Amino acid sequence: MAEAALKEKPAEAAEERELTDGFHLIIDALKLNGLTTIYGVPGIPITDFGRMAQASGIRVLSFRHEQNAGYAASIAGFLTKKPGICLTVSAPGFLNGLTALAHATTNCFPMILISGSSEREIVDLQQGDYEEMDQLAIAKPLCKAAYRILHAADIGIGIARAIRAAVSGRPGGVYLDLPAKLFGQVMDAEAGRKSLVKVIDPAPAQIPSQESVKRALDVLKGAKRPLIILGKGAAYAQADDAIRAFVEKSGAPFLPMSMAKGLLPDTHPQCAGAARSTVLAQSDVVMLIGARLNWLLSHGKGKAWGTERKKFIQIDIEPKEMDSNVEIVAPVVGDIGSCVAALLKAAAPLKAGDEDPFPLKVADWIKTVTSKRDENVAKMAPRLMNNNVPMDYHGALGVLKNIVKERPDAILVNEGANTLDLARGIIDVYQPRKRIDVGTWGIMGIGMGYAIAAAIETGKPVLAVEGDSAFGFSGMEVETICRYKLPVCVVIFNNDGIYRGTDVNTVSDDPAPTVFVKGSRYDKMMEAFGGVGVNATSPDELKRAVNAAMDSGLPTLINAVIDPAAGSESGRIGNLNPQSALKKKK
Ligand code: ADP
Ligand code: TZD
Ligand code: MG
Repeated sequence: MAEAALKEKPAEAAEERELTDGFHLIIDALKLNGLTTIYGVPGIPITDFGRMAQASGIRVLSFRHEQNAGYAASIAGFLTKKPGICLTVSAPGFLNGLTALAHATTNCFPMILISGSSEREIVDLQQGDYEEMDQLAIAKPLCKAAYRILHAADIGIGIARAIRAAVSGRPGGVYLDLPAKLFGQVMDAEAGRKSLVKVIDPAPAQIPSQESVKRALDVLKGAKRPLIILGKGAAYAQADDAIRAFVEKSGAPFLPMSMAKGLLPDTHPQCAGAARSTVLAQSDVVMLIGARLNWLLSHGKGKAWGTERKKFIQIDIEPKEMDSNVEIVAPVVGDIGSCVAALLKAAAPLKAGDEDPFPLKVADWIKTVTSKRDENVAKMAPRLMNNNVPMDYHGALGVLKNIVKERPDAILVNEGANTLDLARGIIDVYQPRKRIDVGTWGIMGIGMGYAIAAAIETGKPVLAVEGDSAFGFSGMEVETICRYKLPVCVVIFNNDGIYRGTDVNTVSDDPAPTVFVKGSRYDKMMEAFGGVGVNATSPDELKRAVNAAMDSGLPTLINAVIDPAAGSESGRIGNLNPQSALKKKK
């Protein structure tokens, strides 16, 4: 009808029709769905799109490398429960972003990688277009879902699909392919407006069955030595009050996985963080809330888990996660907010006189855990107060532990090997989603992308504690931090290399593979872009510099000089290195 009416009008009138195009429809579709921040790198075919998005009020953060923009988008997804958006050019830019997309999927973070792509006709005939690559096919196995939009009229529905795929069920990474031609495609503005979709209830609640909730409670009630393990899925769920209420009512010790630290403070009387080996080995019933039994939990079996067979209860949105490594005797499938609420409700006595299972009657067990924890904390305390120069990890981390205690709303970013493993154990976290780190893959390179997104998405100060190697993967983004004037303080634990700075090559002049230039001054990198650089050689200097940075909110990089001999191979996971049988024979 509309088309017929249009044809009958004189030519001039048709030209006066209000028109829109792909550029504007994509921007409108993102804004309609509350996606107002884009992390990316400009270039053909998305340069103008970035400009227009910025002009329309979308925050466009331009990075120096797509991988860092992608990590930023992935952690924005974790922090906000909305898909983080990463925007790249075709082929090489797309591939640079793809690592981050796979990382988001692996970590269950919602993210959408939007890449411009070359002309389909040329790509499909492999005729050698500018940055030619069949991006959709390459992305598919590495993400949760992948879509391509060919027509302007499909932009609304395409973006809606991408959003829903990223955040519903188990969150993950979604690839959205936008061929160059799409951006300039013109259509009637009114029809365009009508084609947009505001996604209603993008991550619908998934209510667990009553039966599964009752089964889980029955198993928990039967425990003599219960343990609750909180994972980053629990942090992501933003059901903080319900989780805290459940853990406290149960009276059971809890163990936070690294990005779940702070859901309840690490200083909470039920926290078993400093008695990890004891609770893993000695517990009889383990309730997992948003944590997988992957390598980080020794797959739920083997020496770390003791000799007695455990009963596992698992709360997760992904049904396929159940029985992935060991038998789950009480699977509770649903979103964590709904599951924990259902558990609390089912546990509450219905009428006066009914039995209340909580708190569980496990006083002896609590005493065992508490005394182990206090013993470990006491053993560590003097090491954290040492004033050695050059600093060791403990002296430097003791300082940072106290600073975070005084500034519990700062966000801690952490990567490295020794720098990661020791900081995770030493620095207490007090609030949910305040610690973000290398995640499921133990990946290096998330540092500056995470720091930038954390500052942008939360408006809170950021403290990034970085191994010197880890920092190198994203170091150029200190310019980005300076450009956007972000309140980020980067502390580099500079031990001259990977794990240690002491390896020596005995056969040639080449340095050993794990060592870097000795005595590097990373602080000068920050000064190059107008930020504050400090070289800190003692715990006192470190303390002063970090406090000054956190007070001023100025982009700061502190080169913390660490004894090159202080670290150990691969930090805490040296056991995962394969060993040569021949090495020892020499
Ligand atoms: P960690 O590394 O902290 O142990 P994992 O990444 O292994 O945590 O596990 C996170 C789990 O949380 C995943 O299995 C994922 O399916 C689950 N998850 C994520 N979000 C939710 C949610 N809203 N409700 C329930 N489960 C969730
Ligand atoms: N590449 C990527 C992407 N991820 C990795 N995890 C590694 C390589 C291997 N790797 C680690 O697992 S830790 C690490 C590397 C290169 C760096 C450790 O050195 P660091 O920390 O300076 O960051 P410490 O304090 O010296 O141990
Ligand atoms: Mg190092």
